[in-house]
Amino acid sequence: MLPESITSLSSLEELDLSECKISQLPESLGSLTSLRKLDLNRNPIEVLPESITALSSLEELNLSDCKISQLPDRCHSLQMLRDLDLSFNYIQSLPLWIYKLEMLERLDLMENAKLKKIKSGVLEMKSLDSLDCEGCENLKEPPYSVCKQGVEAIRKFFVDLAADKPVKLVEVPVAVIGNTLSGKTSLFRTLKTGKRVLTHRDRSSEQDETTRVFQVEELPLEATKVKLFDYGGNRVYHLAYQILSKEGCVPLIVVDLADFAKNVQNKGTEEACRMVCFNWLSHLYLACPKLGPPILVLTHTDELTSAQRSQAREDLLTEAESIRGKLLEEERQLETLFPKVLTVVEHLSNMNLPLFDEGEIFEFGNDLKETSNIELLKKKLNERCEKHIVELPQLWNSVERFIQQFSEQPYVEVSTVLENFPNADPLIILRYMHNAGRVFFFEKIKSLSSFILHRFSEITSVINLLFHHSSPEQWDNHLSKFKVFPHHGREIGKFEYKQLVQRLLYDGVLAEALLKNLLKDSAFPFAVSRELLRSFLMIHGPIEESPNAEYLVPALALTSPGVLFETKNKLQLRLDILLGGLSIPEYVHQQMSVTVLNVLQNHCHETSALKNGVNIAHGDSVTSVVHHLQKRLVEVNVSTSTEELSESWKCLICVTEAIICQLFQSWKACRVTIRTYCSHCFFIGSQEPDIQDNPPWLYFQYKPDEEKPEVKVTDYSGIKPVICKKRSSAPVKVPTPLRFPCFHLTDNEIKKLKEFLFKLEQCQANFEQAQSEDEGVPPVEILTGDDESVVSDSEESHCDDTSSPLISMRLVTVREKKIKDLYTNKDKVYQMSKKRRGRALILNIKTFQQSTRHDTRHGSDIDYANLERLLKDLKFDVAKTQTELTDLSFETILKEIQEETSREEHYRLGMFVLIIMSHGTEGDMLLDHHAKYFSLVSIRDSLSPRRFPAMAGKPKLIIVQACSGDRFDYGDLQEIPDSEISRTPTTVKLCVEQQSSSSTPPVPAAKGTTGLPSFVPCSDYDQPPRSARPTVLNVDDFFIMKSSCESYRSIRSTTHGSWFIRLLVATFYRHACHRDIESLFKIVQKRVRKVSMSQKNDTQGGNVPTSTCTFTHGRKLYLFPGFPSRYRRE
Ligand SMILES: Nc1nc2c(ncn2[C@@H]2O[C@H](COP(=O)(O)OP(=O)(O)OP(=O)(O)O)[C@@H](O)[C@H]2O)c(=O)[nH]1
Ligand SMILES: [Mg+2]
Repeated sequence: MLPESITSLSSLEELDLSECKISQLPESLGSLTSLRKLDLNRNPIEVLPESITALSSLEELNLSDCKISQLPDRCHSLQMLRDLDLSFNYIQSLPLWIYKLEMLERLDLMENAKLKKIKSGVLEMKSLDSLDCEGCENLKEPPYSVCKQGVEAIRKFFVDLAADKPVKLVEVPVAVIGNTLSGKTSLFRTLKTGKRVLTHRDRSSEQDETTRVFQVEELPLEATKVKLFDYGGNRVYHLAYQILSKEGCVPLIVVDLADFAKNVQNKGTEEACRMVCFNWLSHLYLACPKLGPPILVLTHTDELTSAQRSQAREDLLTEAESIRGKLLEEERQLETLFPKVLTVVEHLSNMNLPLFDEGEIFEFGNDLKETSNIELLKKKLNERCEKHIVELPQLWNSVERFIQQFSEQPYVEVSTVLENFPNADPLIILRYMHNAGRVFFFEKIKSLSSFILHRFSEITSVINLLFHHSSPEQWDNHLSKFKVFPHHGREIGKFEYKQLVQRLLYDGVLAEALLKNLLKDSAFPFAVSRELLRSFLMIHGPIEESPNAEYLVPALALTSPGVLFETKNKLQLRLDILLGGLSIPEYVHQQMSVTVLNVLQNHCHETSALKNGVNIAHGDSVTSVVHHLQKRLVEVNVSTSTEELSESWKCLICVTEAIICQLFQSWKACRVTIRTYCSHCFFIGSQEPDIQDNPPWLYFQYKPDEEKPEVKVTDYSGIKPVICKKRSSAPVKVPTPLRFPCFHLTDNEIKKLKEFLFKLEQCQANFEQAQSEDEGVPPVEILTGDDESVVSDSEESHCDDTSSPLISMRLVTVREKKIKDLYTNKDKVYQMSKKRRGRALILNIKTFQQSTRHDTRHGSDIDYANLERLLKDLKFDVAKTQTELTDLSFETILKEIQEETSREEHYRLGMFVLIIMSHGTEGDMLLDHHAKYFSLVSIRDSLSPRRFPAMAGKPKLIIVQACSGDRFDYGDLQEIPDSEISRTPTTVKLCVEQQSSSSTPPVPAAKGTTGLPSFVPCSDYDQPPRSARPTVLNVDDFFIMKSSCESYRSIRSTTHGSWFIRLLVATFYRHACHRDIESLFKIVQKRVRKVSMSQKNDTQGGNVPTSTCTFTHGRKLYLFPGFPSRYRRE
């Protein structure tokens, strides 16, 4: 309470009482007659004394963020008032005296969600030039979509309204959402026709009636007509929901009750409820926290007995309430931490009201006689929509009708409307229509600003053209129809087109040629379609300029498992953005990626987008953003040099701001918190990094009228350094600039940081050295002469049974200058092509016909998948699909190789990779699908310069995963006869690449039967070369890796694939950035040996891979992962 005594200060001119916890003001306040400025911002004042209106000299009154629900009815004398801030309160109506404040210039009503009406008295307020109603979403008179535009639009509305009889219409649509196949479109048809109508669904057929993106139709109801948005439930379309998620819609969730009951059995009640129902509530309330309760429609009830039906219904409703309870508990905890940041989801937080009102739950089966239910639902919709009927000026309705006349056109030009309504100020009307979701009018996007997009189906078709090919069959279908396509004066052929498609599906890079072709059926000009996609954050770019413009489509790129920290010579800054509360829909990841790319595009020289993140290299630093949906967090990491630390802090803050801002813009109710980590822990790769105490710079707040959330940055001087004790003998003092944003570093600080880095490197090196001494790691020959340890302790973990079968590592790209310099050094290394390194063929013989002796090679699909991903990451084009190259006969293998080696493009590529996986035996013999042996030599020969001229003098890597005999290597132990080997299953089931019972060497046999090579000699093959002095020999430039040693077996897990391939993939991911292929092989060899010897089940014996190298002129083969950058503008 403010003391009465203050009111005796009759000459006081300014009084700042903001944030003083004042809940009551004295009645004598009015005696401060000289007061010109009164600030009561952020005080819990619920009722204002009438005397406040007697402050006759008052010019500025700030009552923002109090708890005012009612203003005094009467006003004595506030005639000097120029600025009145009533934002962030609970005001329900404005008293009449406000409209009589003649001097008032600024009235801020922002975030008064209970305000319903602004009166035409605004027309009398001659001085008023700013009226902010942002967030007053319950405004009906004038509709919020008008008020949002500000005072001019409100005035115009009242003027036009008075001119003629108003038109009544429903301002809000009904949003029908739910899983695909839940019965949304069927329900819509049912409501429209008045009888139960079901769609025809057959997902493999062209006639499948799935809803693509969304569909908008009008539904006549008793009192009015309402727009019904039928959203496609398929995940690929979720990205498009943002376009129409408007506060105030009538939400209708459709749940397939039979599907829910089935999921309860398989996944448990909570997960089932989330899948069919609660996640959809998240979609709604995250974007529109003030939205009312949803109507619930349960379908497919005919597939359940009446007992099952009521059980399922009860389970669903009880579980939904239980999830809501958990959510609110989480919320309560958060609120104590961030009381100001949270936007309350009104319907969820009111526990007195059930999530779904019993009277608003409807059940539908496929019974044609269900008319009574249909009528009841329509009645309910009518009741809901009636509340949203608004009055619109006749003139505004005429503008809308005029636009709708152009039903044949995809858009109407703004100039056409301006010409037809010269005196109507159509821009205000068009903005209103855009805000109300009636048309799209992107005034601020240059290339779209002259169009009114009034046909939603055309917009959905643009999105659909980009995304509906997302299943492999649809792409295949699309490709089969492709002929030739002219682009920038040249013709794109089928092969090139296919490559562009593959690139898009692999890393989300979309060539303009492909985009143009995909969008050729759109009703809009290309530039309009592209801008639409960009404005909905679906694509980013161009990343490369014309004529070879390229865009990024994160939704179609790979998923990254997580940030890979490159610690060498780098300092680490890292924070996590935690996403609590309602679960954020998956597509937000893609939006975030595009946002980050947009923010950093001027800084970066190298970019790669992933489905769940981005990597951006700038200067000597790399910023990575990875979103983990399951963990509900976004990792932001900057790996930086000492010199760039200040810049990197800026980058980290900038990216964090952008993400938070975007989250709050699209998802007003999201619960965002941040945690930071100790950079020392990151450097040493600690699994459980120390979390820094919550530093003050992390405070942020977002207000809808501000472009960016406020991120408080504190000067770090005077803050004590952190002592980190993790993984080092002596505690490490983490310099302060690494804990707090620093925008200028003194020389002394730079010196300290360098010392810190040096200490870290030493600590890391000592640690690794100690490790490798323990393991007896053989020294690895390193061309560049660096002496770091090769393999870290955890790298063999890929062969343990807890690891996931698919290796999800991120490729470490070349960062070291000495390796980069090698790239152009023709004498030392084989020259690599830039865009793509080369092509690769993976032949997988998995099953063996006509043979009972040879096991199916279970686990080889995992090998294939791991190899394929690695090769693609290393910039190889993997020829053909897995199905095309699995289980081939030897003849087909040769045919495939011949077809591959005759491709012209190899002349432009740097190297070739051939991988063969099968059973095998001594003498480099391998088994084909018909259980016939063929020799590795025949394969090698098929790649000789004579047969494969495009690769003459260039490196060819052959990787063989097969046994080289029947023996088990038990070292100094006695060999156990096969019959005595008990195959005790370990968790990861192991087997060998040859049927254990077969010790019979292969016998030469006639073609077509099982036996020795069906070697196909080539007539010109062994002829002497035409030139007397060959420059290239047939066996030159090969590197052949085999998974086993002659006469020994090779070990494969039936669930995780072979150890050799697993460790090869893991090693390449990690070390190809600084090792040549021979050194890489040595690491693999050492690791396979070590893993095979350390297995609990020693019945398989040891396993040592072998290699043959015929590289010429002393050159090394480096793969230069990620270098030079694909997107570097050279
Ligand atoms: N037995 C039964 N089948 C239904 C019912 N409602 C819908 N179906 C069938 O379920 C399938 C899916 O119906 P749709 O209305 O197309 O589903 P949707 O929710 O619009 O699906 P998307 O457009 O893909 O999001 C169709 O085969 C319908 O015939 C129902 O109450 N009972
Ligand atoms: Mg549908």
